[in-house]
Amino acid sequence: MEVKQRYGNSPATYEGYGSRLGVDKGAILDWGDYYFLHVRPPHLLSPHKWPHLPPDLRETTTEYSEEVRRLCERLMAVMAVGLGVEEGRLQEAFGGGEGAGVCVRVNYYPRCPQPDLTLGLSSHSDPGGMTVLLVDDRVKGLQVRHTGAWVTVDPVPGAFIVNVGDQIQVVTNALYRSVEHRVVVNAAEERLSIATFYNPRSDLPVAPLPELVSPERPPLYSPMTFDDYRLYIRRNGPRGKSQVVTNALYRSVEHRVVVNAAEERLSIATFYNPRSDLPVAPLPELVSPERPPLYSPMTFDDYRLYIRRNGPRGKSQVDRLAAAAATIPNSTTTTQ
Ligand SMILES: O=C(O)CCC(=O)C(=O)O
Repeated sequence: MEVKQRYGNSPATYEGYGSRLGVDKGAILDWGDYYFLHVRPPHLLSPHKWPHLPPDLRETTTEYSEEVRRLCERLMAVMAVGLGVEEGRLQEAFGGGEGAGVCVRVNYYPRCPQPDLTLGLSSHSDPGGMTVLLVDDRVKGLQVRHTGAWVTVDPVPGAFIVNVGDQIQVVTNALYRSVEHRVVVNAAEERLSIATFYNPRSDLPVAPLPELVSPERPPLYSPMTFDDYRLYIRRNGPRGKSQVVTNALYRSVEHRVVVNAAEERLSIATFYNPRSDLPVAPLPELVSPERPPLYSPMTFDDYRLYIRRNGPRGKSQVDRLAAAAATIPNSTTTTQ
C-alpha cells in the first residue's frame, strides 16, 4: 500500500495509482483499483508516475500502446469510409496522427464478498475517441447497455473489445454513438483488464464533420476541446435525486464541491432519510388529474442500490420516471 500511495494520482491528470473503493473519497463505491498513464503525446507524459518495477514495464507499455494506436488509426479510416467521407477525415478532425492522445489504464477488480451491492466500474461512456479493451478471457465482467438492458460481453480469447467514445459521436454527428458500459464484480474471481484510450488532440475544438451535417441533420454539438470536455465530465460528477414524496413540488438540489490549491477543507453532512424498507411515493394530497404521480413507489433501499449500480453518470430512477411525465420540465439531480 505504501508503494501504491507513492504513485497515488491527483485530480489534475489522474495519472498513477487510483482506487475507486471509496476509502478516501467516501463517495459512491466502485470495487476496483487502477493504474493510469499518459503515453502520447510525449509532452503529457509524467515520468515520475511510471513505476520502476517490473523493469520492462516502460518498454512493454510503450510498445503495446503504439501497436494499439496504429490499430485505432486503421479503425478510424475504416469508419470514415463506412460513413462515406474521405478515409483521413475522422483522423483530421482529431488533429491528425501526431496530436492524438493515447492513455493506458490497467484495471484490477478484486473478489467482492457482496457483488450485488456494488460495481467494479460504474456506468459511463468513455469521454474520448475510442477505447481498445484487452480483458481477462476467463472472467466476465464488462456489460454494455443495449436497448435499455445490460448485456454481459462474452470475452473472445485473443480478441480486443473496441468501445466507441463520446468524441467519435461528436465528429460523426451521432451517426456512431458512444457505448454506455459498466463492470460487475463477483465473489469467486478477481479480474484484470487493460483499457487503451485513443483521444483527439486535447486543445483542438472537436465538432461534427461538415460532410455529416445537412439541413435535415443539423449539427448536434457545438465545438469543444477535449480538455474542456474532460474537465466538464470531471467537475459534474455524481448524480442521483430525491424529489419523490412531494411529486416534484420540492425539487432536490444539484450541487458539487470545488477544491483549491491553497487550503484544505472539511465538512460534515448528516443525511436524513426515509425508513429504508418502506415504499416511498408521492403523497396522495399532492396528486391530482392535472398533476398525476410522477414516481412509482420504491423503497429507499432499492433506490440507493439502483443509484450505486448505475453509477455516477447513469440515469437516475427519478429522471427516468419523471421523463415519462413530460408536463414538468427542468428536473435536477443529486446524490448522497
Ligand atoms: O474492465 C473492463 O472490462 C472495462 C474497463 C473500462 O471500461 C474502462 O477502463 O473504462
